[in-house]
Amino acid sequence: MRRLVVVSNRVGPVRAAAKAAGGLAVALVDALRERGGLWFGWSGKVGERFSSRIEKVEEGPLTLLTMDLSQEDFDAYYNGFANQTLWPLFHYRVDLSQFDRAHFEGYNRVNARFAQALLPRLEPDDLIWVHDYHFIPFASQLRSMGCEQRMGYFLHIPFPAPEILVTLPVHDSLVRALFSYDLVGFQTEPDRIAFINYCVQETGGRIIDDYHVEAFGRTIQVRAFPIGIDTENFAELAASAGAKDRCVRMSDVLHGQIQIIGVDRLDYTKGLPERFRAFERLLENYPENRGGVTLMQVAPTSRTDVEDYVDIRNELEGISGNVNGRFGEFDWTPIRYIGRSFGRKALAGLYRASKVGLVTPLRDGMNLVAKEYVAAQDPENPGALVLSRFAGAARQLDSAVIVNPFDTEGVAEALQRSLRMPRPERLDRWHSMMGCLRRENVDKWRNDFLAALRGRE
Ligand code: GDG
Repeated sequence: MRRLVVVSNRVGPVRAAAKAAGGLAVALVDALRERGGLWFGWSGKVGERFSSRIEKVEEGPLTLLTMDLSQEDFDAYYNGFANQTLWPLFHYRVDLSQFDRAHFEGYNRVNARFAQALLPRLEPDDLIWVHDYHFIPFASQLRSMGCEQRMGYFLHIPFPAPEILVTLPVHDSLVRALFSYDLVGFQTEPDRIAFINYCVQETGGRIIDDYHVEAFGRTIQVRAFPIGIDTENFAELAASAGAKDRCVRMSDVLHGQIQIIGVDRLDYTKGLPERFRAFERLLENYPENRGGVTLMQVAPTSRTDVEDYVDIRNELEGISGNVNGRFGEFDWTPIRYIGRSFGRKALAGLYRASKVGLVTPLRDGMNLVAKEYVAAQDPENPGALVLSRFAGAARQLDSAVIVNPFDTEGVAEALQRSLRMPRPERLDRWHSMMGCLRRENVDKWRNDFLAALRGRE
């Protein structure tokens, strides 16, 4: 069995912490343990100056390797090109995407430095699996240093339509870099098609067969691998004593009120202001919900160095303040907005205590929260999921109540319908979604990707 080398911006956690952190870490750690391997990426630390020092932690057959970033590299690579250029652009926010050549140079510089650092630790038979938008040029850097190993890439966020991508001045350089991999994986079929359309329209590339595209003198495999969660494990977590305790405490606080829940990293792609407005519209249009229905929004802050993330927080505090001021009662707060994170068990309990899961991103590669909400439900009396059609997850969870998050009225209607959905309908929908989550779980995602990367050995 070939050794696996995983490259991602953040590394770990491993051991017990991996279970607490959830699906992705567990899936990668399992694969690394099974075949032995390296997991390489940024330590999360920023030093004053660049240093090529690698920190190494051995965990049985698995080795974690991390490097610090210099302040300059952090600003250009992470806060700059990754999070102020690629993240908004790939989520169709051309208006927020800022291009700065120095940031792009920094992005390439960090990819080159990381590739250089990994190079002496690679073995000829390694399978290399690179993750996400931080490391698009990683393989091209390794190839330029003479690496011939099989390399695969998985993009966790959407791949935009060519008309959007070409607004980026360096679009060709990025796509050319992707052709250094042997396999490029996307979350959904539309992402895969967007990539192929770009190759055909912009580079004169050729579709070879269902899974292969040729461009820049290379043929690569291009496939969709929808990421899943550790479904059984999450369902067990939600039924565990710790989660139940949270569920009971929640019910005590609610005094018979019904809860709608949203859980998202605080990010402008998640459609939070639109969601709050749709909830306000629910209270306006269907006054019977006043005093009886609460929206709890958990939104831990992220990327606080980027200004757009501060703006969204202020906007949300403004809207929830207005709605609460307008409708609130001494014994009922319509929107409970919590800006810090919860432990995983508590989160599972909160999902289970909520009659409706409200997941309305404006664009999302997959969205694991939607999947976790479903897995956490009581099989005897499950809640209903309201899900944006623009989340990758909507392609699998088509038994959810699917909404367009830009349609305030429509989301309010979907909420009203979900709050009143009869139990037999909730059960039917839940069984259909759970069936899919059990079949297409995170192990399948990882195994399918690795099988495609190995190819015919
Ligand atoms: C990217 C793509 C794709 C959130 N709040 C808390 C908490 N979380 C956990 C959730 C979930 C994870 O964070 C968020 O995952 P999502 O998939 O919803 O979104 P992104 O962070 O944007 O992830 C996305 C994903 O990569 C995987 O490929 O699905 O499309 O954007 O697991 O539970 N966890 C805890 N406390 C919180 O307060 N413990």
